[in-house]
Amino acid sequence: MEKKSGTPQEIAYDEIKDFFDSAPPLRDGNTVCKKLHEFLETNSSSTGNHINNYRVVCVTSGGTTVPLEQRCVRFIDNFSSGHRGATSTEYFLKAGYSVIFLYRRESYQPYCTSLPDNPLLECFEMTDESFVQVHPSHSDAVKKAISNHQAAVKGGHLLKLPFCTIFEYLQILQLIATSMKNLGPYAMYYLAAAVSDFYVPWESMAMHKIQSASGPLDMRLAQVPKMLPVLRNDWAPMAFFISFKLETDRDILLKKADMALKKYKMHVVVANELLTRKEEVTVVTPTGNISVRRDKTKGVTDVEGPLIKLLVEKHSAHIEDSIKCS
Ligand code: PAZ
Repeated sequence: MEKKSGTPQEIAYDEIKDFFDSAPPLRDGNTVCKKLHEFLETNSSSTGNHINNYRVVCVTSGGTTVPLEQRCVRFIDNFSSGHRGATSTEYFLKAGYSVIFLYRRESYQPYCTSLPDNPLLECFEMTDESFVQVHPSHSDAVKKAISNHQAAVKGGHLLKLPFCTIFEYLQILQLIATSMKNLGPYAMYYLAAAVSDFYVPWESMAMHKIQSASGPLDMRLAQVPKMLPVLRNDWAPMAFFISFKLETDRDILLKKADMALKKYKMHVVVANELLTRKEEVTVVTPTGNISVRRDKTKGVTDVEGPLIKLLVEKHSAHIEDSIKCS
């Protein structure tokens, strides 16, 4: 492979440019831009001379896929269910934020996490051939899910944008960041998606289904260029940033989270372990670490409730600091 020349930063920028230049074009890019424009217009209205600054958070959720063929039959995936992103979205909406929910297609959705796995078949019943009704045992949960979701969407506070591949995810994230730039410190990024570290570049990907007749498959995956520095420094320099760090080895988790905090100039890194991620996370900040737990004995049903409360406070402090400095 040809060795690139330039400073580490120049090389990083070149790699990102190559990634976007060679990615397959986003199929519904114009529709995404239009939706973002309308959503942000609703959320940054002005009254007289006064511009109302709404808080908008981009929540990323679920795992990105890595296609192995251009006419994709096989792909590499990861474990992420999107539960954290969906639950966190509900808490952000409750706290008065407008949310751009960038989610993996078919992953968990806001207000639906407590419904059964197959809501259509399990929540509804047919009383006779022409009448379908909600089963009484699920009636409250279904009503709550529908009314909360409708209120958020109709009120212009929730925009849901789906992705599947690593290409779609990064392309849409760039569109979101460009659209949200004017929000300055009122914008927040809550990057809970599990994003692939490796991928097959589009131009070196087989077009058709890879055949098994030629024996074992040798495949070299390229590294996905690190987008976090560009997102943080160029696309959204004033925004408040929360990234996530997942490890399976407890001994390296906090060290890696701390490294990410410093290297990418994050405001917060949320560190979690695969097996305990629903019970406990560590909020790593420049001023120290805070452990956030789900504590059933105190009526805390999930870890996202106290986590979002803490992050909203930190975001408020970030906004105040930014206003003082401007
Ligand atoms: O999606 P989920 O609820 O199953 O899991 C959430 C999570 C572990 C993907 C998230 O908390 C996280 O750590 N995301 C970043 C993963 C990473 O280090 O790439």
